[in-house]
Amino acid sequence: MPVPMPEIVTKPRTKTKPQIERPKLYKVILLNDDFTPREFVVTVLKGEFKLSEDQARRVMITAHQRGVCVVAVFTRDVAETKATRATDAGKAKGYPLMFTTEPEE
Ligand code: TYC
Repeated sequence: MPVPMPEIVTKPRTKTKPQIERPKLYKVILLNDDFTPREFVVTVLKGEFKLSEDQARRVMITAHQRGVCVVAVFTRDVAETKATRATDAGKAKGYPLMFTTEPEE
């Protein structure tokens, strides 16, 4: 009678990729300009980004003094939609107010 060989079970050597990946996040950036009234910038920041009065003032003043300020981070679609809506709110009043987006490192 032949003796049966013991079965050798080995783990696969390849690593499988985790199935859930964190979505990449995008910053919404507020750019300073010389024309948009401060109060209007604050109003847009509160309305579109749900910042408190205090947060909105700090973000506005930072952009005013340094040229740019990060408003918040979102997934790509949300960041782009909010940046466009906020920029359009300025445009509707004839202001050059500008929001852009950029990927986080
Ligand atoms: N610099 C503008 C002014 O003096 C105010 C302002 C602040 C405009 C921040 C845009 O992102 C901005 N009226």
